[in-house]
Amino acid sequence: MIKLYDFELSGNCYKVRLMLSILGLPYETENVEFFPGRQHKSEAFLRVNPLGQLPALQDGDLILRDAQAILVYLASRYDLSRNWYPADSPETLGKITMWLAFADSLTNSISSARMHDLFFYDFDVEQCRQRAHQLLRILDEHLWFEESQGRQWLCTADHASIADIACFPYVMLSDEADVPLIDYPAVRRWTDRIKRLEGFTLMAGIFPTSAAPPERAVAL
Ligand SMILES: N[C@@H](CCC(=O)N[C@@H](CS)C(=O)NCC(=O)O)C(=O)O
Repeated sequence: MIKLYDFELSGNCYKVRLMLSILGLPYETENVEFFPGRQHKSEAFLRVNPLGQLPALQDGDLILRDAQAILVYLASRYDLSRNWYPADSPETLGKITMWLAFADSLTNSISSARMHDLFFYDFDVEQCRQRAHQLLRILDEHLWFEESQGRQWLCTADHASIADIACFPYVMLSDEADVPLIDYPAVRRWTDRIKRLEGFTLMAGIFPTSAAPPERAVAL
């Protein structure tokens, strides 16, 4: 049985829960009380992840840290369709890796601002918010261009990839970091598409989409 070291309010843990749910994989969780318990810095958890960060995942003898690495593993190992991580296309793999790194930049900006506001972390919150807006502008322009070419997702035309899953949580939690999405319409359309994926699951602070799919919006 796959085991996820998890904290409900962590967007990085949610990335992994979302992928597990989409792939329909059974798993168990071990709750690591990030706040206020700081159990991610306990001796017991440092033996699992010496970086003292969530999430971590155990599958048999394998222990992995880093949400992006975990997504690569889960999709490569368990997605028989190969849609989520199309390893046979060097170009797509390059793009996916680029956007996985972008997802970590969202952690270092949006998530840091959110941790400042929610968990009283001592970050330079204005700098984090400024960086978050720079990243969201880049994301919005990219998605707008892709849409204009008939493509729905970050790296692929017709099927979402693990890059979409990796970037989604902190974009969606940006309200809790006081980083509104109002100026990023292509980003908001993309988050609605992700919320309509089969197997999509929620976390506290992320709500289901109320937007109609594009066909219906046109009919109305
Ligand atoms: N690159 C890592 C970053 C993970 C991360 O920053 N996790 C947060 C919780 S969401 C954490 O454990 N922070 C504590 C720390 O960095 O000391 C990933 O994507 O998994």
